[in-house]
Amino acid sequence: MVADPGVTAVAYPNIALIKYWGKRDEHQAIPWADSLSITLDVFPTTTTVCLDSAAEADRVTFGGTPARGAASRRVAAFLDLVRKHAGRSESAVVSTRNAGPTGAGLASSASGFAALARAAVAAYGLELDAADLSRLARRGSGSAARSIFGGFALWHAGEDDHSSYAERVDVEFDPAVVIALVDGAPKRISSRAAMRRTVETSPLYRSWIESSRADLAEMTEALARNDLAVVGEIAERNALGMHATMLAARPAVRYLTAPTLGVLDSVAVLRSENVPAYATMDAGPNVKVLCRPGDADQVALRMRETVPCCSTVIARRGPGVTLRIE
Ligand code: 2P0
Repeated sequence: MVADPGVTAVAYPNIALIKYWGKRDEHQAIPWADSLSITLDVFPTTTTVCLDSAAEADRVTFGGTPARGAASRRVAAFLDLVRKHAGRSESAVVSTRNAGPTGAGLASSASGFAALARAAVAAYGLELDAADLSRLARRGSGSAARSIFGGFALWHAGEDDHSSYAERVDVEFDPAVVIALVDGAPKRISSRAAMRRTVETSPLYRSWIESSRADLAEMTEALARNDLAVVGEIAERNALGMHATMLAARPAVRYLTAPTLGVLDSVAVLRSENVPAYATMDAGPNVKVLCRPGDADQVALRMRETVPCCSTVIARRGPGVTLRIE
């Protein structure tokens, strides 16, 4: 019997235009480099946390199905952090639901841990400002630090728990993001394991971090002047650089598949026809294409016409994490 009615939070995935890939401190989730993202308005995660002082352990469901193994332990470990912070000990019942595919490189862990952080903090009676909430969400999944915020967010890598957090980047830039879905299946290697292998074995890793830092400086200026062509070019080269670095790991980490490359070819053809469109890919085969909002239908149609397995969703910039008042 659960006495507490619970607290519900909603958070959206974010797509990095300057990528996070690799931690210098895995336990505290401190990355090697800053990253910058856009939070989307599609595929939210909705998470309810209820306290149950009579229960001996946390209970977690994903989309109505009880979580087991590593996934359930990861949520419980995160709740332990919140309980420690709050000086409380009650177990929790967590129900979480993703509107989009889980574990397919569409940032479900970012929206997931941002929503869990917000709901758990409220359920255990903590009051945190946005930077503290971002620090906490980071401990669940690095990229979740950025989904606390709507629009654009910059995650300062920092060097310890206090200095590693995201904050909102106040720009007007409002592109369309066409999600080209070529495979919704969960990835075969987790981001966490893949980035560890990349840091430890890729001979390109150090150069990737250096080039990513330079990309961020240029990206910040391009964003401030609403320059889609430059933002898009930097985002595309940053993503390709990250994947090149993974491909050089031993053994290689390869998330990109033949349909991914088909989408990249179509994006290049669109550009040759003077439609500004730029691709970015994360830890999975799906592609996100940045373009002008007025071109989004045309871009989406082209992806579906040229890559048979492709379906599309058009996103725009979305909101930060919110508590839902029942
Ligand atoms: C990003 N990705 O910046 C990068 C680009 C995927 C590729 O953050 O181990 O799920 O939980 O911190 O945040 C995916 O990694 O990994 C990710 P953990 P996370 O969006």
